[in-house]
Formats: sequence, C-alpha cells, structure tokens
Amino acid sequence: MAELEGLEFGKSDFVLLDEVTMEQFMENLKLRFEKARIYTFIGEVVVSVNPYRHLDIYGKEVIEDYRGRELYENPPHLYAVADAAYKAMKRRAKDTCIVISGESGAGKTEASKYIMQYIAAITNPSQRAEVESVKNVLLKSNCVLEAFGNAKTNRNDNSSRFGKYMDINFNFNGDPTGGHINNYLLEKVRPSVFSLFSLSLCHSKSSSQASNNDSLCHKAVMAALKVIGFTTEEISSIYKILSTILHLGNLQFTSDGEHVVLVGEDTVKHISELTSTEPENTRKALLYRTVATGGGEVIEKGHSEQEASYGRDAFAKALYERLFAWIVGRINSVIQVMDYNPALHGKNTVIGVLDIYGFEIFDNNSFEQFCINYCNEKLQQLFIELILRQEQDEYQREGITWQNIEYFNNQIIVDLVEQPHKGIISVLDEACLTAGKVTDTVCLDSMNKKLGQHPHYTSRKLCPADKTMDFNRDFRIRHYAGDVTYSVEGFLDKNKDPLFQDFKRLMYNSSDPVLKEMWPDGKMSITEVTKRPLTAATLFKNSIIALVDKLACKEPYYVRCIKPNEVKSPLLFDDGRCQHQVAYLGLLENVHVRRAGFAYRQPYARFLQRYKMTCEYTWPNHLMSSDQEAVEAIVNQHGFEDDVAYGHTKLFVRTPRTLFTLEQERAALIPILVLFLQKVWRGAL
Ligand code: AD9
Ligand code: MG
Repeated sequence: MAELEGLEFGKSDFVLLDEVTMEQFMENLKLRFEKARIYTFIGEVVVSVNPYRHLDIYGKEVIEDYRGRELYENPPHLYAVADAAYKAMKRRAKDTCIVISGESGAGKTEASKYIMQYIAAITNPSQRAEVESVKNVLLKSNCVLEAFGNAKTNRNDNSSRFGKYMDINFNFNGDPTGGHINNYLLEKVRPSVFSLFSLSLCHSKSSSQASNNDSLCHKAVMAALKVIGFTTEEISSIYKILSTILHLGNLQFTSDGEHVVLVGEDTVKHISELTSTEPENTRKALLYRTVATGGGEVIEKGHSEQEASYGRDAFAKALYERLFAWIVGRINSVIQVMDYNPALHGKNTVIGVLDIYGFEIFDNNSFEQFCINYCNEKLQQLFIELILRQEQDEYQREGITWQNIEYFNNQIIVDLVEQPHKGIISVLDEACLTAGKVTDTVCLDSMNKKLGQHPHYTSRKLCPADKTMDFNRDFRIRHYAGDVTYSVEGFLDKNKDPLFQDFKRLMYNSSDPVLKEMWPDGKMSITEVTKRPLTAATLFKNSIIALVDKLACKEPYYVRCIKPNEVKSPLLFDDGRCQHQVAYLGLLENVHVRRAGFAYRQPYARFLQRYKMTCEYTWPNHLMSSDQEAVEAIVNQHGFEDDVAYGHTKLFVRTPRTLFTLEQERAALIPILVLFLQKVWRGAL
C-alpha cells in the first residue's frame, strides 16, 4: 500500500481545512501543486491541477497500489476515483459515471485517458482474447478521435473540439464487453485547418518529406484505424475527404461583371476526382442553387460572390462534421455489445466517462461559448442534485437525522436558456424561422423584450449605464459561475447552420460509397426539402438533455480539473486564474456540502475489522452483542462521540480527521503487533 502523505504536502482532502475559506483553499491547492501533489480530494471528488510536465505517478506499481483499495487508504489520485467507480459497478452492480470537467487545457482528456488505462489494466486478469481485443479498440478509439477532432488552439496544443461521452459495458465478471461513444458539438471551424492539414499531408507525402513528428502521429493513426477495423477503402475515402476540405479552402470566386466565376478550374477538377463526382456537377453546386418557386417550378439561381464563398465554407464544414460523425458511428458499430443475454451472462453494467469542455469566459464570447456554458449549467445542476440527493437518500435509508442543505439552484438560468417559447434558444429559433432579413440586432431586440425582466439576463438597452456592453450587439447572462457577456454577432447564422441542398445532392450522388453513406439526406428532391431542419442550438439542447438523463441514472464520480496558468508552465501557479476556476467550479460549496454531511461511512463489520486493534475492548475479539456495540466502544474510547452517527447498518463519520487518527494509530500499532507476534512465534513470550 502506498504511504499516506505527510503534512508537508498540505491537506490531502479539502474537507480537512481548519476553516473553509477561499484563502485556505487556495493556499492548500498551491502548496500541493508546488510539491507535485496535483490531486486532492473533496470527499470522493478529485480536484486535479495540470502539472504541465511528466510525473512518474501512473505506472504499473501505482495501479497495483490503488487496485481494490478504499479511497482514503491511498493519496488522492485519478486511480482512486476510477477504482471507486469500478468497485461500485462490480460489487453492487451499479451503473456509474465519471464526469471530468474544467476549462480548455485543464487536463480533462489526459485524465480520461489515465482512467481508461486504469480500467484496462485492472480488468481481464485471465487475458481472454476477446476481452483484450475490446479493450484494445476502446483505447485506440481515443487516438483516432483525437487525430480528427483535436486541434491546436491558443489555449491548448491538443485541444478537443468536441465533448465526448463514452459508455464502457461490463459483463458479470467485471470485464469490458464493448461500449458506445457520443460526441457533442464538434466545433467545425478551428480544427479544419491545422490538424487536418498535417494528417492529409502525411498521407500524401512520403514519410521523408513529412516532419518526423507528423509522420509518427500519422503512423499511429493509421495503425489505430486498422485495429478498429476500418477497411483500406474506408481509410482511402477518409483521406480523400480531408484533401477535399483542404482544396475547398483554396477555392476562390470572382465576378466577370455579370456572373460569379471560379478562380482556378483545376481545383474543381481535383475536388471532383477526390469526391468521385462529375466536374460539371461540382462546378454547378459551387455557383448555383436550386430553388422551388412559389408556383412549384424548380429553377437554378446563380450565387452572388458572397453567397458562393459562404456556400463553399459551409460545405467544407459540413464535410468535416459528417466525416467525424461517421467515424464515431463506425467505431460504435465495432464496439457495440452484441448478443448479450442477461439471463445467461448476468446484469450488463456500465461505466460512463464524460470529457466535456468546461465553462468558457473569453474576451469575446459567441454562440459556441453560449452552448458550452449552457451545457455547464446543466451539469452543475446535475452535480448539486445528484450529490445532495444521494446523500439525503442514504441518510434516510439509514435512519440518520439530517438537515437539508441550502444551495443555489441554477434551474432559473437553465430555464432562461432552454424554456420553450420563452428561453433564449426559442427566441433564436424564432428569428431563424422568420422569413426575410432578420439580423442579429433584431434578434437581440426580441430577446430584450422577452427576457428583460429576467434576473439573470441583461443588455445595454436594459441597463444603459453599463458601458462595458455594446448597445446593438451584447447581452449578458449571470451564470452560476459568473457573468458572461455574449456578442450576438453571428448567432443567427451559426444557429441556422444552412447548407445548400445542392451540395447534399452532389455528395449523395458520389460514386464513393463511403461518402454517399454520409449524405443520406441528399436523396430528397428540392420540393421535398421544405421542412426546416432543427437548428444547431436546438439539436445541441436535445443532445445535452439526453446526456443529463443518461448521467442522472448513474452513480456519479467527479474529477474537477484546474489549469494553473496560461503559459503551459510546470512552475507557475497563477493565483488569480486558479481562484477564478475554484470559484466557478463551485469547489468551496462542494467542501461545505461535504462537511455539513458525513464525509465517510462504513458498514459496522468492516469498520470493526480494520480498527479493532485500537481499542482494548475489541482486541483481539469483542464480547458485545453486536458489531454496532463494539464499534461504539471504539468510538467512545477515542472520544469521537460527537463526530459520528449510528445508522441501521453503517457508522457515519462527519470529518475524515477521525478516520485519519484511527488510521495513524493503526499504522503505529502494526509494527508493535508484528514484533509481538514474532516473539510469540519464537517462544520468547
Ligand atoms: V480542451 O478543453 O480539450 O482544449 P483538456 O482536454 O482539458 O483541454 P488536455 O487533457 O488536452 O486538456 O491537457 C492539455 C495538456 O496539458 C496536455 O497535452 C499535456 O501536455 C498537459 N497535461 C494535462 N494533464 C497532464 C498530466 N496529468 N500529466 C502531464 C498533463 N501533463
Ligand atoms: Mg480535451
């Protein structure tokens, strides 16, 4: 068993702070970061600070230290949470989930990988081939999703531009049998340049031309694609689509005075070759759109230069989005659990791992931040609700008297965003549906009208004195994590996310079967396409509601990630930035909740087994009528009466200090006991 940490490393659980204040919290967090203790508990929650350097704390021996242990037996670690989630799943047949949150670059994706690796390492001890192959695919899927869905941003060199939720299924043995991945809100703009470029460059160039790093990455992706089971044809289609996206980026339009014309017919030729379409059709789709007139007549209408550029960009983004969705779908079809018969195999249980973007507050906040922050409101609600609900259920079940805890219920902000007919999303959708030229500013006006009274909404019009906002552009939401000012510019376009039907039809008619498969909606004729597709915000809302439903029925475990500085430095702890994150992650609130309740609980028999040596009435055996009575004797002898409550089957301990004291006493007694036993053994006594 790993050594418990000494006091020079600070408190390993924030619940142990002398006083729960921001100062004490930050002091402890900083001290631990400086001593390379990047993980700290709040009860069962792990707070993690990105070390920005390699730490030797993830090896095989460390995994062995955590395997099957109780949380407080080892120093805080991701492995402790992973093990707790796994144990609950295996021993109690509970579906569990691990929710990893934090801002960009805080270390979520790395954490999710360590958790997956831990689970892979502790399962399938008998090395059964079919389980090994499932594990391999699950691990390799990360590499592929990162290659296609990550990008270098100014906040993170390897930023995931999508939220990911992965279910891992287990059989009654506790071995993985498969899984399912859901992805959320892929950001279509940023990744399209850098990562795709290096991927497809590697593919087309010989490895001597590509940089060493790129070529290594490319090799790993190719190997992962093959392990997952992508065929050669599929891989070739994937790279052709990537090239198409890059060629579209080079395509320019100009005007001959009357018509819009393409600059560089060669590019069009390349695109049609890569997409297996007729060059003439490709050209047409780029320059014209088919529209149905009021009388039902179908005509071709030439684009303006601006419309053509807009169409090209929308097409490139849609190609990327559909490619990514198709890859996820393809991975899912491989890892899907088949032929599972509960009658034969026992209950199929699940551990879900959620790696999703945290709260974002930038200088300029747009539609993406709006969606991301709404998602965080939903998750925060779930966090409070689940943690409190679970606590309160347990106290009730065990017959413990308990006072409900007051907390800020952010339902009001969730409503502000998602309520039908009234919420921001609904106002946006309405503006998108209105025919004619509804501008972003007009949309802002209708939000002001509808939401002006809402305590968490404001804008310059409603609050003229606030000069930090622009009159025609900005609105502000008072989020649970703080105020965020959004610029409404581009909201409508991003919400409508329109793509001319002509592109869909072009792709559907491609003779590349993989590409065709990605565009089933290209089958519809122009007269069929009158129904408006759901908007981006509504689609996102629906997917987040479904996600929350999924999480709500699982036992949750949390990893809260913090980014120590903006410059990726292993040495710098930026107090201001860190404090801000602690505040909006609600960590102090979390400590309060945890302290108000009982931090630890243990069945009487287990408690007794572990600590009986610390009490003269229970060592080596007790003569009392029940385990509960024996536990009471231990508690009384140590003077912990005020810190515990007795449930029907378990002892509840308010502060972990009690347990630590017992732990220390036990640790001190063990060598004496060993000595004693050795002497007995040798007949010296
Ligand atoms: V984003 O929202 O996808 O932009 P993440 O996922 O929160 O973000 P990520 O896990 O990608 O951040 O971490 C960013 C970088 O920090 C990694 O590429 C590593 O270089 C570094 N990092 C994060 N966690 C660790 C760690 N436990 N040990 C060492 C780490 N380095
Ligand atoms: Mg990430």
